[in-house]
Amino acid sequence: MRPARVFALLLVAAVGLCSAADGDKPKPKPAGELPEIKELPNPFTFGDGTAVRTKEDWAKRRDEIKNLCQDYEYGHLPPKPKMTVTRGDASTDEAAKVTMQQLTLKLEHETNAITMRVTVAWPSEAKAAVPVLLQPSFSFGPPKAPSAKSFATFTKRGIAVAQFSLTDAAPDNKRTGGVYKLYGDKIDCGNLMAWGWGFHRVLDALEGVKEIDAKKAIVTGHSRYGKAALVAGAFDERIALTVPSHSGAGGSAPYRLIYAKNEELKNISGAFPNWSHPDFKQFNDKVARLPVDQHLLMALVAPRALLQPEGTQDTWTNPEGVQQTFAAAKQVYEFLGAADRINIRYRPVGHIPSNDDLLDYADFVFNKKPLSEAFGKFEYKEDKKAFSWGAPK
Ligand code: GTR
Repeated sequence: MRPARVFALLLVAAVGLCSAADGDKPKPKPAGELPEIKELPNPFTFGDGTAVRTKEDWAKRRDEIKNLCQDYEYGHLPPKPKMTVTRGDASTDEAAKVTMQQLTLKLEHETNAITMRVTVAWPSEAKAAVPVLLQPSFSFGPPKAPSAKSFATFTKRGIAVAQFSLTDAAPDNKRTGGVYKLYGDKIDCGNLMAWGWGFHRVLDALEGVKEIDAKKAIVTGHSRYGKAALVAGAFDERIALTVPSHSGAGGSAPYRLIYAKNEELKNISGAFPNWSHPDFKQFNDKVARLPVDQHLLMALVAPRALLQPEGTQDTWTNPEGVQQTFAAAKQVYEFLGAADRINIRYRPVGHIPSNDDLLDYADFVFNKKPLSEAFGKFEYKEDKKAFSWGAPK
């Protein structure tokens, strides 16, 4: 065995710490002092009431939305730490035609250090660098050792996979360990933003892997990790395609529009208080005063590609509400001339993800392969109360 190669990928990050501790920033107003907005908030109006008319205006409004999402819902994206990547030896499974390699990411800030472990798998016969899917393993126990066969579904379609455990970036529903160990009380983010940060660190490491085309990065995750994937895609413009699967509340589902026994703001802030900003529960009985809703998080991804996979029987994740946030976010894609970069796919299932939809949409985005008619098909009536605004002409 050759000794593992060690290389320093990135030196000290230039970004300063952005957190609640930011001295000169005025403190965000409490929920009780914010105006009530009954419908999905208008992406084309600034907080001071002026209109978004041009793409330059949108860039400014986009920054405003990023700030609102961080100030009220998720907490602030932690900075990029110093990182050292150790690459293990690559080994090829000839039957599955998959080459696998372990990456160990050492992330450091001052005297603190944490480790993220990533398994990368790519098609062994690829002639050029391939797109890559960043996929957190979803298991409540210790992560299972991934097998070459489990990656072949993707590598056969010309896509590499980076699999990792997001609990290395932040444990579930706790504000200790992972990124919290690195930055202590200098950060205020909840786990969803911390996990988004975790995706970003994996992408940093993949930028140093020559078999991978990191400009064609796809982020996905199911359920709570679907929420994290959407946060990752919204806050990092390097990500080409974002696929939050059945992401529900805190993901693509609206807080304002509840149609059945869907998860509501008070449910998620009650059961998972550490997923979001420490003060998010102030909106439990003031949902209409939340200055954002989830179509705005989706709109942050524009004009980069976004697929919403949903299940019509997955009531808790509010599939009907996602049709409304999808229609609302699409207005922003239309405004940016990218209406074909956002899509939705309903399956008649419960809380079950589908690799096929992700792969078909990736083929459309990267290889211009046509999509089946199942994509973009609505399952519910348009809700006229969802929003009354539209993209400026
Ligand atoms: C549920 C939670 C959902 C979703 C789900 C999951 O208990 O209410 O928001 O995240 O867990 O991740 O499986």
